[in-house]
Amino acid sequence: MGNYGKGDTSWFTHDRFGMFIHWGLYAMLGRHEWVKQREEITDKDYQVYFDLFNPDLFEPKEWAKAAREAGMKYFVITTKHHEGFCLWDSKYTDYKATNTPAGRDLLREVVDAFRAEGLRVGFYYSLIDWHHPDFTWDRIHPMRNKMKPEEFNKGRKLSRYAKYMRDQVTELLTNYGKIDILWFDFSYPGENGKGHDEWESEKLIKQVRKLQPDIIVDNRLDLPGSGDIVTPEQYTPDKGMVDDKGNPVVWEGCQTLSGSWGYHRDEATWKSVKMCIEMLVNHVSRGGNLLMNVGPTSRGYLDQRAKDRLAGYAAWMKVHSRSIYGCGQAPAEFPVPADCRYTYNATTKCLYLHLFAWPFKHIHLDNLAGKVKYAQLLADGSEIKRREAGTAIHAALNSTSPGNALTLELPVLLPSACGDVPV
Ligand code: H79
Repeated sequence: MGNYGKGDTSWFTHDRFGMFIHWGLYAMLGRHEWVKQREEITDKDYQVYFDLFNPDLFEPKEWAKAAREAGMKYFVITTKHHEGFCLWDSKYTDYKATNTPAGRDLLREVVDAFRAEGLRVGFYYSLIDWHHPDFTWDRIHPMRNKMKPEEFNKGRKLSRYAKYMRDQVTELLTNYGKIDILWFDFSYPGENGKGHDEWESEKLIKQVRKLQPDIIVDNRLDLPGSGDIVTPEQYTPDKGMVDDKGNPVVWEGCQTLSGSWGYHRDEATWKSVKMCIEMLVNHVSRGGNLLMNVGPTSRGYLDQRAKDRLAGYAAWMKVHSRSIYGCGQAPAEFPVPADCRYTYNATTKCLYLHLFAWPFKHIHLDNLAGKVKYAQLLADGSEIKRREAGTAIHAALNSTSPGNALTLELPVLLPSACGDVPV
């Protein structure tokens, strides 16, 4: 395993919650960001979206405000997705926002808006590029069934594309100030695939670390040792993630609100606010981060369905955020009851119990007898009465969940806590 340096993940494992943004020409088709590949659309037929891309209602300040209010502390935006379209004014391509009716560097406005709201900045950069003239045929290419490799690859030279990536990444890591995360996507090595040899991953990661030594890089370059974070996609691990030797790793699950990453008009699989909140708790309770995605419309605003979910996060986080920030897995000595999750702040020594199903009247918490100094419902700060029963405590709850809190919790303070209330 090569030594390619390491980014700074200390803020990352504290902050826990970020916003993924998928925005590109595919928002105009409104039926998944892989539409060019899925429907095998030629460059010629895809051109109309470039010619007409006009986000006249582009409101990055609103995106940033919604993210901050939802409790998100960082964001990661697709500077370029697999379709190859660049949101910034890259000097290495004409296939960029500047040359569409938008007529300007949209990335810069997004970065400025999110920084103004106090969020850290992450760039997603697609390794795959279905538009670049040197990107060769492979098994997932839009033209995989329409053209023979020999025919498609005529005049193409992948090493020139690898250089293009290094040049573009250099632009991104030079012209936009401090960048906190770089999210490459993705490798599919093997027959008719692409991996570290094709991307020239080693050169790429060295360039990245040279330009921004603290930057967090994901693990998708097909180069062991090059990544800072493990990135399960639309999959929630059911326990903390570990490496080959069983040591915990820093991980971040990325998830969608509706199934698609890019704006999808007709998708009917939107998660409820309750599911979204439980997803966040699930990630943190297993020691991970959640990068929750939004896909703005082609006109540049977040549609109501996305806004509703973000507002749901905002309402919940307003009173529950201290059970998320600075928290991770609880010590194994505390078995968690059914339909519940624990998160734990090792600094304040506060244990947070998240109730996914309201258990009525009492809940029994094993192995906490003699260890709980105080307990309260975090939603409203009201005391939870409790009594000891053997090694367990029995905590008294109301027969229904109070207020409109969707996931309720009670912080349980261990004797060694620094204060009577969690901070
Ligand atoms: O940007 C979002 C997605 O568009 C992108 N990553 C997130 C963050 C992504 N989508 N799918 N994948 C990454 C994994 C690829 C899965 C598959 Fe396939 C592509 C399944 C079928 C086609 C690769 C090629 C695996 C089998 C064939």
